[in-house]
Amino acid sequence: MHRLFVALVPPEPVRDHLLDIAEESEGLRWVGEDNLHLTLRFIGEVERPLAEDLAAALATVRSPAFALRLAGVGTFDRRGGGALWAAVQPREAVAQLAAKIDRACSQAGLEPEHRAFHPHLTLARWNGRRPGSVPALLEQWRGLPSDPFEVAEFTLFESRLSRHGAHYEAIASQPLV
Ligand code: 2AM
Repeated sequence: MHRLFVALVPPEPVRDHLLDIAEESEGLRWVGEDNLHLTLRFIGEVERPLAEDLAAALATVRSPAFALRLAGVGTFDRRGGGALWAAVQPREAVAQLAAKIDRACSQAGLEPEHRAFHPHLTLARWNGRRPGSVPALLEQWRGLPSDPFEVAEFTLFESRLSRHGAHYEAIASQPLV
C-alpha cells in the first residue's frame, strides 16, 4: 500500500521564514523544513495500480500558475493533540486548483472529497494539551508578513513512516502554466 497526498511546496525562502523561530518554543514538534507543504488533496492508502492511475490522471491537470502569500497563523485542536498552521491568501486560487485535482482523482477512481477544503501549512504539532508557548507564537505571528510567491507546480507525494517520523517522497510534479 502507498499513502499518498497531493501538495504545494512553498519556495525555500518562504520555508526558511516559516521556521525561523521554530527552535524558540517548547513542547511543539516542528515540521522539518523538507516536510513543509500545503495539502491540496489527501488520498490516503492505495494499492499500486490505483497509485499509477492517480499519477497518470494528475499529469493531465491543466491549471494556471498563481501567486500566494502567507496570511497569519492559527491552530487546530484535534483528538489527543493539536497543530499550529499558517494560512494563505488568496484562498480562491488554491481552492480552484484543489478542485481540479479532486476531479482528476475521481476520474482515476477515488470517491470525491466531501470535506471542506481548509488550505494550510502545518508548522508544528503537539500531543495532549496545547503548550503554554502557543499563545505567544500566535501573537508574534499574527501578521506573518510575506511577499507573494509563485506557485508553478504541484506534487504527488508518498508519505513513509519511519522511526524518525514521517518522510515525504515526491513521486511526480505537474507544472502549472
Ligand atoms: P495536516 O498537515 O493538517 O496534518 C500528509 O500527512 C498530509 O496529509 C498533511 O498535510 C496532513 O494534514 C494531511 N492529512 C493527513 N491525514 C489526513 C486526513 N485523514 N485527512 C486530510 N488530510 C490529511
